Amino acid sequence: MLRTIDLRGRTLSLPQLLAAVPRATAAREEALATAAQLVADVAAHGESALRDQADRFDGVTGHDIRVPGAHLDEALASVDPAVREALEAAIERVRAASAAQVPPPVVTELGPGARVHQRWQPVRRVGLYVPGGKAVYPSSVVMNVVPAQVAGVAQVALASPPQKAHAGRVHPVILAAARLLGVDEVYAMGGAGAIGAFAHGVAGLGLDPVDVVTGPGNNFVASAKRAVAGLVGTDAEAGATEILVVADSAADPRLIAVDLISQAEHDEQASAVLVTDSEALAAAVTVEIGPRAARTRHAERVAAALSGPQSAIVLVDDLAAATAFSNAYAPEHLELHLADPRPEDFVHAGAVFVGPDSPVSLGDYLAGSNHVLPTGGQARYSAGLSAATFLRPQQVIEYDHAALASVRDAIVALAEAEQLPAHGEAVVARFEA
Ligand code: HSO
Ligand code: ZN
Repeated sequence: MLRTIDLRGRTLSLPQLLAAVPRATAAREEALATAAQLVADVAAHGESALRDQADRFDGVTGHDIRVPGAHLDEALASVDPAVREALEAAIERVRAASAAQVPPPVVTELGPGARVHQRWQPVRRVGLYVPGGKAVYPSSVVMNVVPAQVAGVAQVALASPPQKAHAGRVHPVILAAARLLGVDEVYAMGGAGAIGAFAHGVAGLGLDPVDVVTGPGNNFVASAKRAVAGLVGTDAEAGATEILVVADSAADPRLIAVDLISQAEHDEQASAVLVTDSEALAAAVTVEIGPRAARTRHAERVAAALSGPQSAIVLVDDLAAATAFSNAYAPEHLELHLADPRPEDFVHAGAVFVGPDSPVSLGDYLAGSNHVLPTGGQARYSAGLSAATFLRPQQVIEYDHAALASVRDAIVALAEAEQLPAHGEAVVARFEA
């Protein structure tokens, strides 16, 4: 089901490499127009637009959009104790890693009395979106909320679609996760409309506009984020999950097969790619993956993902070519199954998992790392969620008189060159008796 592409002996340009294993692309144009309209409806009509959209898309009417505190308490009381414990463990580990990753403030002394500080300022208020369609991921509540809290965000609001199967409430495990995290501002609203509500606020619900919206979602949610860009900050657009494994002849084909299947389980559009210089390993993975994929609960979805054009085993000449392929592809998740892994060479990946005991599933739940990561090649220029997503570096400039004097002439020279003499005069005035 997983086709093999033999690139040995061929030198391909970057676009040719990418064309060899093309990612599934969402029909963005149409979704953009629809999402923009849904956002505009919520901006103009607030709660009634949200109710109309819940009726159309979620089949839910008459529900509480602002989730009452009692519903959060009930959800936590009824959650499976093993799930509660697992969520608590995940929260603790993600919190520890996220807190340690908060960048420290820096002061640079550019000379006596000449100082530039950089400090990290938290965003005031954020809206976190948690999908509730095909995928209901309480782990994503943890991955969105914890870095925001660690960054020092004062107000964290959460949205997730109302579920018909749960009497119009948000999925109970999502509510339980929110309650565990101490988030009490939760809204039962989904899709593009929820993003619009966060960006524009909904006065009737007491929902104030936020400064940053994050969280994964379907094509319409991603499109809605584009529609509100400029009004609020957003995180990278999340597309279908991707795993790229780079492996050599020493790797265990069984572990590679199960890891490829694990991410294929997310979505028919998920990408699962193995890049190797070992023909024997490629053959062994091909043998392993078929029966395993057939036995798993979501066998149909997995088969669709693995047999799609976005998934493949790619045979290359050597590990340098494998590294080049991976860097060109810029996968969301990269696993290295190599005798001598050199993670520092793999510069374009949302997250890198090193060695046979660091599977992506570990990072999805319990590693302590964040699982909201850039897909679709966005790892070339963007990063996964972290405290930094919710922090802005701000510079504070502090020069004394002598320090200003030391650069006075240089300022005047540049101001003259730019035909902006008043800039220079503002400095010179400070040295006139
Ligand atoms: N692998 C997904 C995250 C996830 N997996 C949530 C399970 N639950 C995207 O990184
Ligand atoms: Zn996953």
